[in-house]
Amino acid sequence: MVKGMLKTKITEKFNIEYPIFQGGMAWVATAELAAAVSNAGALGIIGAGSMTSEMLDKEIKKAKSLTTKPFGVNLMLLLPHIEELIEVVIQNRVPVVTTGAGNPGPFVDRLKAAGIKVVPVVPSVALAKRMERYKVDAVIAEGNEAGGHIGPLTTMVLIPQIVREVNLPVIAAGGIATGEGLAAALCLGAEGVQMGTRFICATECTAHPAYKEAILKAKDRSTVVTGQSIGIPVRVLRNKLAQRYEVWEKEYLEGKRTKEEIEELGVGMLRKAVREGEVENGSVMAGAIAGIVNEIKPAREIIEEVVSQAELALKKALDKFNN
Ligand code: TUI
Repeated sequence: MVKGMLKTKITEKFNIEYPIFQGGMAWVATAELAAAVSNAGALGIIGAGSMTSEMLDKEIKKAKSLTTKPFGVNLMLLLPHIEELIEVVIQNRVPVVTTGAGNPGPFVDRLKAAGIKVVPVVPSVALAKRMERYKVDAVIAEGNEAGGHIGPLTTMVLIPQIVREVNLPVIAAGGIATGEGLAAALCLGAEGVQMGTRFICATECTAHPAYKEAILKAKDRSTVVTGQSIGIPVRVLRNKLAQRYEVWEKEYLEGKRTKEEIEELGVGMLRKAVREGEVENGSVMAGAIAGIVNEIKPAREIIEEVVSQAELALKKALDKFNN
């Protein structure tokens, strides 16, 4: 289909057909999903946030058996065994590593020396500038419309400021699930986008059907941010667990509960939701754009739809000037 269109610094640098990354969502982004996305011409990413180093090693080998295209691994930097995970991606010569929830500075040289492209998620201009000094390959500027652990700024204000102040290709993330969103991100100066929530509803995504169903049912106001009061903001679908956060956080602010109690509310809850389908009492992380995701279809169809929608959206926007 739309081959030849939408070439950017991102398609060029990462040897992909379309400027789309799939978010490396912990527990959700397995080798099956990553390989399906890569086979369809975007960049599939394995989420290592839920994995031991042995599990990650297996998952990378599985992805290699399912695709010959480039793919990535997302490393959640808060994990205690992050050093071991770094070793695994280096030994397996994974083409791309994205990082989240911290500063990957200490690991960049080692990853780059192994020929791995490094793309950190940055929630601010300051961190993006620091990453520029480490000579990373691009940054993912993620606004607080994203699902899961988020920074304070929206995608709309974060992207143009990072684009202006940093001389690196910018991938926009947070609140993007359609071609219109991709077109808007390109207009803000991004060279590509990362989508998470939309790919949870890919046929090849192995998340529990109840998790997918919860996203399909979501409306515009279905997501809320938990953990704000303790400095760990996490965007999730509103459910019983989110309600409990709301009550307990109020009590925490009144001095009636400890920070540790709030922290413990979330422990193991993402796994419960994604793998067991516990969508009322588990943590159903999803982006604020969940309301627009209303069908399950193969990754290839998602990607082709987003790309052709983006092309049309850009043409329509130009038409507004020409008549
Ligand atoms: O990492 C994410 N999203 C995530 S991680 C995750 S697992 C988790 N679950 C519960 C609590 C915490 C984590 C679920 N969703 N997105 C990328 C992201 N990175 N968002 C925010 C950041 C970030 C924050 C601070 C990146 C760098 C950073 O740097 C601080 C510093 O060291 O300067």
